[in-house]
Amino acid sequence: MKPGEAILRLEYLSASQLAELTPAESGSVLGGMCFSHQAMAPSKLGLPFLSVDMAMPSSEEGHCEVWHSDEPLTSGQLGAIRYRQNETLLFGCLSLDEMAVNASKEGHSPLQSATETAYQRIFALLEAQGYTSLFRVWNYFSGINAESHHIERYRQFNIGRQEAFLAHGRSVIDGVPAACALGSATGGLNIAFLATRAKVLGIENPRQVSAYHYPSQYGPRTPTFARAGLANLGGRDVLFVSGTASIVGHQTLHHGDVAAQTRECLQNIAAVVEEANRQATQADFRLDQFVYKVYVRNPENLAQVRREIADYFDKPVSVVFLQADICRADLLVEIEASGGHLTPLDKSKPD
Ligand code: 3EB
Repeated sequence: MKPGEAILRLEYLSASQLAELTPAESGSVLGGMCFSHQAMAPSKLGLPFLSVDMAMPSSEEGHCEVWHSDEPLTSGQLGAIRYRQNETLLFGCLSLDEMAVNASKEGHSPLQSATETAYQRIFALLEAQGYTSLFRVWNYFSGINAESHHIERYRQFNIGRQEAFLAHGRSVIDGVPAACALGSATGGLNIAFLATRAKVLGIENPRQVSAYHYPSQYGPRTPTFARAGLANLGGRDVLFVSGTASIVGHQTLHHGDVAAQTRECLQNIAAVVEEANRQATQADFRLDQFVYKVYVRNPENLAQVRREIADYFDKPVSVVFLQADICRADLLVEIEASGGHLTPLDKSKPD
């Protein structure tokens, strides 16, 4: 690898910057996600980009989260899944119209069926291509807190997700991916994922009950994700911290207080990163070198959330803000993070 290159590298672009990438610049693109409100899907032919309808809480154009890998890449498609892969990594994405997925089994909501179908297809692809570990999954669908079929849609999603893990003989505890699940403004089920042939270590948060052990008051099936995932990619330890909310134990803290919820999220992230540093062989992850994505339920809370984050760090960090519904009605903010891969912050300094 040359300086500035890596097995995994992240940049944020606007939709127009993404559209203007030269072939040389886009050659290393694995894929990514474009967040914008009721805008067109980016037409980067052959590249797996997930288009997610989310408003910006301020007057920004939108954000494309672009993942690169500086090892030769090839593209593929399997049914609805578009993907790019190399020796180490596979990034894929799919969008399913939940109404078009046949809810064949009695009592299954369309979203539950679509979720089960989506994850089954992802596992079939990974098994066929020999990617042993699902490292990180991003889940987006509309109306996450809405109720239908007598149950909240996030809970329908959790049933479908867990069913797919079980159908593929996978543990719903060991080896589960880091993840997030957020409400988009419109749209069906949108999923992006990063898988690897490297070994992935799931990290849990000592301050939180593991999501896969949540009590049944949060739904009939537990959420199938780890608090963080750690893998060594080409000699670098990379950490994905799942969507992290103001939850301690299994309970939501600070109802109605967005500033306190933001501080609790940051404390939770600090705790899981500390745990990752304990378990990692080489890594010494530093919170101020991470890249953050912040989902704010109410746009009018943006200034407060921004202030809490700025106050937490003693220097500027890389943060993107999006407006999204969070998977519990009482949660006002959720923060995800990643580190160890190259980031926009590294651009100026030598590798
Ligand atoms: C939580 O801790 C908050 O269902 O994939 C965070 C990260 C949350 C991932 C998921 C949900 C998910 O329970 C919600």
